Amino acid sequence: MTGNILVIGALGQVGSELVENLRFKYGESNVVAADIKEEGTGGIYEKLDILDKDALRVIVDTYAIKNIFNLVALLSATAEKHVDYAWQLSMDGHFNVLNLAKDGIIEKIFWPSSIAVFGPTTPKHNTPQDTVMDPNTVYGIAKQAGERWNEYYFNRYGVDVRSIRYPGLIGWKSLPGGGTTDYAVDIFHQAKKTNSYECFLHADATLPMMMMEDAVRATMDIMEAPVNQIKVRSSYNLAADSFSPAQLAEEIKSQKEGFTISYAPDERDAIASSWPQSIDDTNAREDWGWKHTYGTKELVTEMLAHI
Ligand code: VAH
Repeated sequence: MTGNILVIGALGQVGSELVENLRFKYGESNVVAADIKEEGTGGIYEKLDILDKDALRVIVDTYAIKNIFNLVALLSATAEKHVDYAWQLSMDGHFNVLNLAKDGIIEKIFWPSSIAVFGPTTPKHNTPQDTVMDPNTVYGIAKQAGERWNEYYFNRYGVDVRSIRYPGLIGWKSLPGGGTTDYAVDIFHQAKKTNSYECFLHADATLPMMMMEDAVRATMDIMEAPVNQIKVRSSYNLAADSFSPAQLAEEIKSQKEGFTISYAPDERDAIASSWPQSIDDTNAREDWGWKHTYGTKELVTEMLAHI
């Protein structure tokens, strides 16, 4: 990437790790973090509501921004409680950034999609890049619409927007908020505190998951890839390992003696059941060299070592 970088949603689960890595690679002074909160966590920070396009433009002009990572969204479980705002935040926020590129003010955009774009009739195993997509959550519907606009803005206006369908993301440096896959982070915090965990999904709720380090590396790699390698302009499937709560618990038990799990499924269990169990990410591996480095065992070792 050439030119300065703006990360919007910089205080979130992905944003906080992404900013740290971007600043390490591109220099502290070339990466601006922005979020809705008054205060950041170090480095150049701007309070920004992505729905305020004038305020966004002031930041872009002030810091000569050429690349925007737009990570702003209400995650799946929270979005169900704030339907209108979740849709507005995702879609109007996306348009505010897309139109900066359409107008030639910025050069490149990263916008995250999710496995939430898939729905109950999507093939559950080794879900293809192109397949049936009938999301039944606000979050998934917004991500599906956003993917369609990615492709439209690329084809119609030549906007270089790049996207990845994140699986459930697991990291120790930041906390998730309001997601269905958050159990896979919460479990480690509870394992440390009480050596036990009550899971809000059922035991066999298998989902595609990924270590945050892999997800952040993929996010930076897709933005660095030569433009002719980006052949999917909606959003790329991306995967590492898939596991169920029971399988994750077994791996934790094998590394932390005496750990126990119990199950009390709540409304998030139905969301998890609507998503795929495993993902075919051949396109990302072939087009821009994606490969994961953390399997389930390595993920558990890393999380137990740091939390
Ligand atoms: C969520 N962590 O649970 C997010 C993610 C695939 C799940 O999009 O909503």
